[in-house]
Amino acid sequence: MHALILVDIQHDFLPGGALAVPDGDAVIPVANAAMEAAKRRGHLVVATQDQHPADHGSFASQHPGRRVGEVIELDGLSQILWPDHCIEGTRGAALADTLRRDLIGRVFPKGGDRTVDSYSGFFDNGKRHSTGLAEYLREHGVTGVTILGLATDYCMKFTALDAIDEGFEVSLLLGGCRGVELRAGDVESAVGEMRVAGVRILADPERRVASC
Ligand code: VGL
Ligand code: ZN
Repeated sequence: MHALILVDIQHDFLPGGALAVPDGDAVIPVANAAMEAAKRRGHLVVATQDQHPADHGSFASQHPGRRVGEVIELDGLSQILWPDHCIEGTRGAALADTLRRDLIGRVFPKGGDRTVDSYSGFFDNGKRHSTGLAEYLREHGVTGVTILGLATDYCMKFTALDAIDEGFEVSLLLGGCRGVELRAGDVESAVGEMRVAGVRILADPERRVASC
């Protein structure tokens, strides 16, 4: 069995959102087409959803004197500070309106523990708790996954690397992902890291890696 995993296609990561990923809305038509193809082939479709309490420890607003982009230590782990985003119950946390949400079989929320961030769709950054995604995939006999979504250099990357660690065959649909690119080159090195880890990169010929 094969599964398509849509990573964090939520309003706050789209242009105009609290943590907007440049050109992030370009992934939506790719995601919709990939879901339709997956359904035709009888594949599973699942999504991850970044969902934080309003006082989440990854928010710069929770650390007086600190600014977005600074790195702190949060409960023993190195943590980049982000703007407030994907607060549970807000529109920013909702999956994009134009996404064919009717085709998604199950949504896995992550980031609910204020003491630890959760980039991967499988585990929090400290690998303390599972979201249940790996167990769900195994229960359904999934051996291979295709991943797309936001953001290439954070949640996409950690989801893909954990999927490899969990023993799945992993493909990344490059045309269906975009990155934050806090520093120039972050997306390209994330793609390189995934490739080295064994992720098959399905390059859309119309898009260069650097623009993904
Ligand atoms: C993400 C930063 C903070 C992501 C989520 O979805 O890539 N990045 N929270
Ligand atoms: Zn987040």
